[in-house]
Amino acid sequence: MTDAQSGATGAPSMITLDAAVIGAGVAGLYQLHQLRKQGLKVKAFDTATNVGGTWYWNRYPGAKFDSESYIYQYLFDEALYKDWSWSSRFPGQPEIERWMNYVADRLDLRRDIQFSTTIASAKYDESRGRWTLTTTAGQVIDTRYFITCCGMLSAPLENMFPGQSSFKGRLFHTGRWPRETLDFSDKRVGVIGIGATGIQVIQTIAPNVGHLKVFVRTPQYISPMDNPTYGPAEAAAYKARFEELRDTLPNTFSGFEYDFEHGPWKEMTAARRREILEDNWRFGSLKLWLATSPELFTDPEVSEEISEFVREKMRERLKDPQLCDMLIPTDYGFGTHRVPLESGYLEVYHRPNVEAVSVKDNPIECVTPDGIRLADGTEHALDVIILATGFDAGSGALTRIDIRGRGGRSLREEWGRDIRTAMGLMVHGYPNMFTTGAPLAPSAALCNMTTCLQQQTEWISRCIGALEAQGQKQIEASQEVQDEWVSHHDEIANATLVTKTNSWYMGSNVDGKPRRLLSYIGGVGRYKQHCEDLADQGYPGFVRQ
Ligand code: NA7
Repeated sequence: MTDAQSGATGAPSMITLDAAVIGAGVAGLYQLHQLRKQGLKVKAFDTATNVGGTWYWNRYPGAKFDSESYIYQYLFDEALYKDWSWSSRFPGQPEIERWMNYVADRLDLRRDIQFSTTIASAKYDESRGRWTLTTTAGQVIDTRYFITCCGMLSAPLENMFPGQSSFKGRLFHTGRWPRETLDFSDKRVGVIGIGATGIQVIQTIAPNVGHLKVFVRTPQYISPMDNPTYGPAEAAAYKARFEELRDTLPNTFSGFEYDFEHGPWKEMTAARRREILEDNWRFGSLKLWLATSPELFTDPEVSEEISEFVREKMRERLKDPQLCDMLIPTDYGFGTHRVPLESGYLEVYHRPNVEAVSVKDNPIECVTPDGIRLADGTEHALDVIILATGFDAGSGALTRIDIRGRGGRSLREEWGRDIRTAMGLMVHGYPNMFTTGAPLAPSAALCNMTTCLQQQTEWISRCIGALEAQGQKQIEASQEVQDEWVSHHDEIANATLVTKTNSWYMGSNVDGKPRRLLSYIGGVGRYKQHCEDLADQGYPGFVRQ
């Protein structure tokens, strides 16, 4: 088959590839780079007009890393790492987007990326052992390998309330923020959502907004961010750690530089435990959550002690008892879903132009032409509504594509019943489809994304390399290998308190989504070892032909 040209758009109406990579974010860029180096004819496709993925779309005010900049990095190329210098420990989206562009240019990736392209469907043809992808513009892509690098948090929940389209002001989902500069200084702005995103938006826009109403449903724990700027000395210091970071990150619990170092928790004195908590609080990162004690995730007493420590810190800063009631969690444990980092967020509620509106017992009923109406009929007049309402995580990016595997089976239908994968890398019934940032792998929920995505894309490249080397055309995760992984995943997940809390981690933020912890919680290092063992042993449990 040859590539046909469509005269109208300039893009070929049919492309024949060895591998199609969906997404040009952190995973997609590296996957493209690797497969191209392996000699495959590969192309990446992205809905966006440029590279960046998450960092292309999430350009809302205050968007920034919650991972330290020097670990949110590609670690496969020392020069690529060392030739980029970050301006601070937790830089903002514009700088991160610039870095992603630097990577794309440096690796000369753009010539194999087709932007402004959305994959509508992907169908597997068993007789040919190939996938046929169709874009929303009608372009057809014929490929042996279909690799999704769509991001874990890329399917925004944007149609949230009846009446949204009637709103006379402007309404934005944070994950679809416009490129234009917006001035809210004389505007009445409403923010719905106080997850990691909502907190970043709220603390950033509060000083520059006419009046801000924050619609608060479930209270949220926080952890303070310490964000020093970096000059040449700091950059040189972290760059000198390149080898150490490269060797350490993939083997820790969460893909960060820190790991659990204390314990058992209950065998330490109360004074020592308090000292550790104070140290980790002061450290100003996700360390308090991801490296204080593994028992935080499993032991209700440890969870309560650490949760109470955080509540105490929050009470000290919030002061007002009404705000404390609205904003400090009491009925779930610290770290049983994502802990947002913040800088002065709680103090925002003391500003005269900021108001917290509880929608816990009086939910948002609809959006009206003039603002937001609550269930009891209260109207909140607004000029701007910001939906910081999150994402259909893990599965959403893939179920929004009509993916059909062997025998026409539909991934959307199957995952509508039960979300199952083999290590989040393959799905039984979908040969030659590889997934990254997908359910049941360690990912955004419990992993520094670059660590996990590098490991996952490297596994995929190695697997494809092995097939090609042996002249094989197809690989599929068997039912058994998938079932074993799901059981292992569930066994570990169900022993934790994470599965007892409602959040996107469990899929409970999307009506009807099957409940299962979306990220693997057995540890990044352990996961990596398991994946490597499978590859070393020739992929037992995977059917190859
Ligand atoms: P999250 O963490 O899913 O947060 C969504 C927020 O939106 C959360 O506070 C929700 O409250 C709130 N929400 C959703 N629907 C409603 C309604 N109907 N009424 C009121 N409030 C609502 O998304 P984020 O974008 O903040 O973060 C996602 C990840 O991106 C984050 O974890 C990082 O990994 C990066 P709820 O808790 O459901 O009561």
